[in-house]
Amino acid sequence: MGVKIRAAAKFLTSATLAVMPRVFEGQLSAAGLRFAIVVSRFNSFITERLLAGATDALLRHGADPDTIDIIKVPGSWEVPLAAGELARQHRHDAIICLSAVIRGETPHFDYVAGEAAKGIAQVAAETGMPVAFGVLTTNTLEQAIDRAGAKGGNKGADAALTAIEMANLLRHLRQTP
Ligand code: INI
Repeated sequence: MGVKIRAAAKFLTSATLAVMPRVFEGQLSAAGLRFAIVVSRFNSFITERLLAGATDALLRHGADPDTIDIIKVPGSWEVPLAAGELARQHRHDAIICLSAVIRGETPHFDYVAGEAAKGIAQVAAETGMPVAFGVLTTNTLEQAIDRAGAKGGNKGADAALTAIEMANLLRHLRQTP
């Protein structure tokens, strides 16, 4: 009985090895990649910090500064339009969208935040371009500060890392038969 179990286990191990799935995962090297960062001027106290975090993350992961374009727009509402135009031009490997919608400041928070999120998702889905969502949607200015380089980290840097990973992943998937 013990022998039978050992034999079965041995068979299972070799069968498992024989059908190992292929795993695709994007690397975190930004070398050789081109990025566009779309950043809003609205709430610039926050968005300039998101921009600094994103740029720093790209450079620390090997991006060439000459291959990073920064596109400034008035507010979150305008981010999808600029991102869509860039995505259709295909001059970049990934787009990073940065802005901040703070509920305390506006009764139309839900419209601005909702449309920005929907529009950015649509750009990625319709063009096949990796588009990272670095849009803060918070109830208070303090929460935004926390996520723009204070105790909540820097969501601009997080978005940049996502952009690097997804650009590499898509390049890999497109080159693999
Ligand atoms: N834009 C933002 O990026 N964040 C906000 O919190 C915000 N508020 O509070 O209204 C905001 N409004 C401007 C909007 O994005 C457009 O620029 C504006 O409506 C002109 O189209």
